[in-house]
Amino acid sequence: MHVTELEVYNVSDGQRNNSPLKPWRKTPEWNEKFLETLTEDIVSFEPSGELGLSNVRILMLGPVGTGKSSFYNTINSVFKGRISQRARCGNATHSITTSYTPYVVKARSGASLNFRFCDTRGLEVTQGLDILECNYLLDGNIPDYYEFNPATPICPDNPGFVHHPRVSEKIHCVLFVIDAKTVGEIPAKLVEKMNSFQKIMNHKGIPQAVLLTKVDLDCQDVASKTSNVFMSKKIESAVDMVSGILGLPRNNILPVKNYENEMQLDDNISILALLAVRQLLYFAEDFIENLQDKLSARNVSCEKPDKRGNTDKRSDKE
Ligand SMILES: Nc1nc2c(ncn2[C@@H]2O[C@H](COP(=O)(O)OP(=O)(O)OP(=O)(O)O)[C@@H](O)[C@H]2O)c(=O)[nH]1
Ligand SMILES: [Mg+2]
Repeated sequence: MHVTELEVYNVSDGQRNNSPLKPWRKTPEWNEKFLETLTEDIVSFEPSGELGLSNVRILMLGPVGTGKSSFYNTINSVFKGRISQRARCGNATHSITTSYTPYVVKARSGASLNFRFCDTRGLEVTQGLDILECNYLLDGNIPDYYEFNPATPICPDNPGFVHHPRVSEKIHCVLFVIDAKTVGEIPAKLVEKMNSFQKIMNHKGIPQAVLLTKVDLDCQDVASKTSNVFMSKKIESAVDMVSGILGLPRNNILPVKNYENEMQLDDNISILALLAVRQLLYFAEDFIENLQDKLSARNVSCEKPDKRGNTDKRSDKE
């Protein structure tokens, strides 16, 4: 027998290739109805309770160029029904965003939604936001539209410094914005900086989440179809990695693909972005409930008569 070509095949036991992939995070089926539900949940969001808050503030923090401003543009686009680019974005060595801007999103009806996405200057190792300035931001001491000075942090003598912020001017949820493709490449000093910020957030009980952006650049399957995001092993491992770096539970890590190249809306991109927003509103809501309980407990103890029968009713309006 003359053999001109020989092929050897190996049969191995294992998973069938055509078995359906299991998502690593479950969501309802992605369709128009789901998009509508998410939209309605977000439009109807109202910060509950006696604090009388009209809206919650979500602070976006993260390294330069990770997609903070683009995320606001993405959400605004979804509610506007067209691609919108109110926040300036792009690539540069230093942050393109230079001021503290609380952005409003409006519903189709024209009414402002009850949350503000607060955009900030990108974090850098050697300059920009430091721990003191971060503390001022969280406490609402930094005025809206304040132009950050990368060399010198704001101080209480600064004109416009808010000495007595109202609860509505404080931060109710922090969103670290991290690029999925470069999670493992964040300089150690920058991780240290974020971890030090987290210490004061934890101390104040402020919830933190991570927006994992640019998932399209990290995974080809997601680039071709955004709804593959929760099937993608690459995105799952980026979620695991960032959860380890910032010490946050995995369900606080919210992957998104921002609108950047698109000229029209895409339901799948919008669904992923709204899923993140709804979760952030839930976190902010939880924080407000905790705050309310804390304040009413303090009120109760303040109203307890002392040994002489006097009561001390301090006002908790901050
Ligand atoms: N492919 C892709 N590009 C993105 C995504 N999000 C943002 N970009 C691009 O990344 C670049 C930086 O985005 P920005 O929104 O300006 O980032 P930023 O965090 O606000 O940056 P600074 O304000 O400079 O700190 C822009 O060119 C965006 O178009 C995304 O999800 N996918
Ligand atoms: Mg920006």
